[in-house]
Amino acid sequence: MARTIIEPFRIKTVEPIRITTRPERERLLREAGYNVFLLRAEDVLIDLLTDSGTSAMSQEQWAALMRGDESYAGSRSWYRFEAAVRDIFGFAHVIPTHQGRAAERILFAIACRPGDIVPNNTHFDTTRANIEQAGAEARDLPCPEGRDPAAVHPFKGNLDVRALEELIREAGPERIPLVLVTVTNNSGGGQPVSLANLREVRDVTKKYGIPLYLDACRFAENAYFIKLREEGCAERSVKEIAREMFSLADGCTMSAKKDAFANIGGFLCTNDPELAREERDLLILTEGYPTYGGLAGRDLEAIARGLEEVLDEDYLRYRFASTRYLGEHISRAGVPIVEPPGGHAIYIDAKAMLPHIPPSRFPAQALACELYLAGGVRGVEIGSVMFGKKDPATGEEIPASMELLRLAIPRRVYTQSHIDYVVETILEVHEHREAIRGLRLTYEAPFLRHFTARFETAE
Ligand code: PLI
Repeated sequence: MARTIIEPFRIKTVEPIRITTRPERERLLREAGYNVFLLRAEDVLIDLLTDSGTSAMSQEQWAALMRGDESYAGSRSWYRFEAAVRDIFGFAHVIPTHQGRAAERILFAIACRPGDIVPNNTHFDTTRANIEQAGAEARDLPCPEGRDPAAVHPFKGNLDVRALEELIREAGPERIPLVLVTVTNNSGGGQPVSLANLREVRDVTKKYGIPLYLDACRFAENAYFIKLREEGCAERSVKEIAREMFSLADGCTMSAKKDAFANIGGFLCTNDPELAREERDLLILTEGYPTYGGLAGRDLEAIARGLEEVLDEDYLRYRFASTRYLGEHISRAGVPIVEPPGGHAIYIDAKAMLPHIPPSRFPAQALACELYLAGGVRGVEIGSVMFGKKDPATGEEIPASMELLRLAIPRRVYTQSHIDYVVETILEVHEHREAIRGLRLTYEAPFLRHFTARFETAE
């Protein structure tokens, strides 16, 4: 008999969470300008805003903190970190940063010129913003299945290789400083990229002499999807698959806040010694000396240990089971989600659930507010608040291609009864979906507006 897939750990330390009343939440949300980023975390009961930096560390990670060597240069912890990264990622040069976007900023500041184009399956918000900050264009080229939330395909995160080659031919390879592939494709529904797709992208980039980079935040989850879904991979270890993924690339950016179980940290890798030299020079200017890069020695230790733990297949089996559990329970009851469930999150398709709210009234943001009001559950909008653009000629909003509410599951944090509560809250909101109203923007920052935007309810 198949047994329940259980959490492969038990709980040693507990952190209380606070139950609020609906009238309290109505007041708190109003004060936060209907932007859940602006709530105090202690006013949130189940926090699915992000899986970034929110993992529970293991006893071995906490023990490793005590081994942190805080020497400014050449610390023992740096060498341990570098060895752990090299063992999996295999690149010649490892550059530590305080988080993923710092790696992005350094890479794009050096690699991109105004007028350049950086293709990706789908850029994450900070990736897009850092490319645009360097004067270049961030171009999303997801495979056609990746654009349709309801389409079921094993590798919906794949990059559209034909579109990539067309773009290179049209724009000219000299305008494309690098190609990125995000594993798993976070903004596209947490969907994986196959080895076959990575090989094809590598062949095209090689043909035109363009470096290929992976945005590697959720590399272990992507490798586990490959093990489960790609032909010929079932008997391979996740580590071996991850190594093959990286062997196809020339470098990567990484946020250790995801698949390294760390609360902070990141790194940038490359095989190019000249580029690495320039990156280290810039690192010293803004992040720190190249053997700590803005991190404490103890952070380097926690990441080194986390990279080992994240490849544990019992953990990954549990991780996928718990995400799938949420997805299946709500989709069976009729809630439209990005199918199939991703590795780190479930994405509710707000455009399909709330067809009466147009993109200009931000249906996924409105849904985020309703989930908070109904049960103190916090998710994040990945739609026109995050990725909408203004038409430069008319000033009118150009909506994002999808209106999603992401429910990201922090690693090793919540139990099945927490998720049952989230399911109940979503189903209650779904039942009353026709009464949900849209939102109107009252304040927005010039870039990455979703973090600080304020709204009012629209009629
Ligand atoms: O939050 P950072 O700066 O450590 O990492 C930036 C980043 C880069 N790429 C991808 C695919 C991400 O998902 C990402 C950060 N993600 C966050 C914060 C999230 O909530 O998904």
